[in-house]
Amino acid sequence: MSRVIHTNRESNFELPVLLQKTMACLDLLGKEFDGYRREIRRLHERLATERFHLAVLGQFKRGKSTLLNALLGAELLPTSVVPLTAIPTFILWGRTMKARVLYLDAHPGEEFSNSSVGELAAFLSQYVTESNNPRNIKGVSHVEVFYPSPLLEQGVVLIDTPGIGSTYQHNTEVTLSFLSQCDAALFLVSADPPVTEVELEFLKAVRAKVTRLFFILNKIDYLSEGERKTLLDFIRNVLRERADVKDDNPIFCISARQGLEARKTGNEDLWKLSGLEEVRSHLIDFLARDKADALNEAVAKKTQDLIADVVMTIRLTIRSLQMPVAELGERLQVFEKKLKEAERERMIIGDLLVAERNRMAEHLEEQADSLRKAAHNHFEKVVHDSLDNKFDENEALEALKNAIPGFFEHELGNISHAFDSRLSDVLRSYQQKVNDLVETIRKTAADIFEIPYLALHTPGGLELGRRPSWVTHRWDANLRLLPENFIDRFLPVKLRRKRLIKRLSDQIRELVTYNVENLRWAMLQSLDEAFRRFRAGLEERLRETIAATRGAVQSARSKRLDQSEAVAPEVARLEKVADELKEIQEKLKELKRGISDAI
Ligand SMILES: Nc1nc2c(ncn2[C@@H]2O[C@H](COP(=O)(O)OP(=O)(O)OP(=O)(O)O)[C@@H](O)[C@H]2O)c(=O)[nH]1
Ligand SMILES: [Mg+2]
Repeated sequence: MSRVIHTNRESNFELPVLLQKTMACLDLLGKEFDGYRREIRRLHERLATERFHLAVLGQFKRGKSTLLNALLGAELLPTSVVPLTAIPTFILWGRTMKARVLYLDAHPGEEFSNSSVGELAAFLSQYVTESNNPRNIKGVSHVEVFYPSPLLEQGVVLIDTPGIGSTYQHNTEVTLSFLSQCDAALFLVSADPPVTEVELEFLKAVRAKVTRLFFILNKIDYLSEGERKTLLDFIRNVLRERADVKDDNPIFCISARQGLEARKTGNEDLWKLSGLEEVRSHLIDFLARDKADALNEAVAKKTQDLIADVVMTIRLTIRSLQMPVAELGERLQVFEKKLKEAERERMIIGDLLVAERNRMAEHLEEQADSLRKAAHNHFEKVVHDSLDNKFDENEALEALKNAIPGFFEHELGNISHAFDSRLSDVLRSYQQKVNDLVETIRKTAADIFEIPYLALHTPGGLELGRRPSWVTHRWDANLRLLPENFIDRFLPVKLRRKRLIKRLSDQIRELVTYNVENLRWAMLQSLDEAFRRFRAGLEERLRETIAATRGAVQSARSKRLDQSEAVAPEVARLEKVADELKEIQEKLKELKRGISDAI
């Protein structure tokens, strides 16, 4: 284990240096290498900013917020005996304590800094709790807390989430729609009661989205040694039989309350007894390192590809410098012809993409239409059920208001999930077409100018955003029911009921139309954005490939024509840069081997 840590730490340290060296080599080359310079800068930035999202998930009141407070060693997050956390709270590393509230709409965020833990906690509680922000009337999307804990230094972001399964259905929906942002999660259970049906259902949803999941049994301070063992056996059985969780998946036993107490009083023994030391050292360190390794490996691979590409372009330049001018001109003409073919191919891909986008938009219209119908039927049934129970207009209205967010959020989850995966499938197939086209251009250049062709392993990814923008949509549950007509009050109950249903039904229609239209619009925006980004990425990649290959030949040709520079020293200089790059390439390979061995 210690060797593993050593190797990783070294590679984490070396990779940025190798990127810098690659950049220094690129700086010695001409304008046609601009695209590669941009790409290296991007990779460097990704290394520096990538974050690891570790969420704490579980049923309401399992002690999620208390656990995070204990890990941070400060009572930052509000905790209570009643369902409380209502808004996802991201805790990130910061030199000083600070909080930022981000809203669902374009409303600018709010910041709070220069405070004590108590003041910061009071500020947070205004936004993240069900009691101070019921049903999220403040329209908060999430809250970020910056805190100087060593735990967060490696880029881990801890996330407190609303508990599922309470009477606040909207809290469950918020957490469900948030899952796709988690890289890993701590799943909390406790003894009171041990694993409910709702929890198991939730666990299934979590496992579909979060691959790295760690179980934690909290509140062990309530239990004797014997009880804890019985409970652990029970939980293990349930997890195995009902959720297909393998037995080698550890369950950490902790008392978050004792852990917090230990941190507040500086009691080391109590900290160890609370089980939190194990969670901290094994889990969080391990996860952060694991993520850093995956990222390092991806960046190292991309850099190797980029270097292979650059070396090929340098060879192209050298070859062009050495070739007789007339022959070079002829070959360039052949190449230009081939580039025209590639350009035609690019336009065909562009047209096909427009058609795909239109098909997706049509599909969206169909989805919106069926959602409209389903919503209408569902809410009419809610009204009927409520009035069957008791003929009370206010109660029917209340039942309707309560049903709106839950229904829409659930349906929305289904629609957006299906839509998202369909979109990814479509774009992925186009990604392949773009990759093929880029390779054709490179291969053609290699053939025409007779230089070795190097295939790329990881053709540039046009990455899709992880989260579609519509998942944080807000629902309008504002019912503006017209008052009962004066005459209605004198009508027989049956007729009054009928007229009330008619009025409610009109209201439902209006509300459903409004909400579905909002959703349709948000999804359409998202769809257009995804296609726009994809197309821009496609064009940029092709442009850069063409600019590099054509640029290399052209700049060599013009140097030959004006004969301002002697060819031999220029060739020698380029050879030297290529050799340096190949050396970096070797180091990257070793680094990658180190990372793979460690994993
Ligand atoms: N005895 C005991 N109580 C605990 C422990 N951890 C948390 N609690 C208590 O359990 C209650 C709920 O804790 P929270 O941290 O608010 O629970 P939560 O999971 O964040 O709840 P929601 O945000 O509503 O989902 C509080 O009264 C805590 O003091 C523990 O280890 N032992
Ligand atoms: Mg909480």
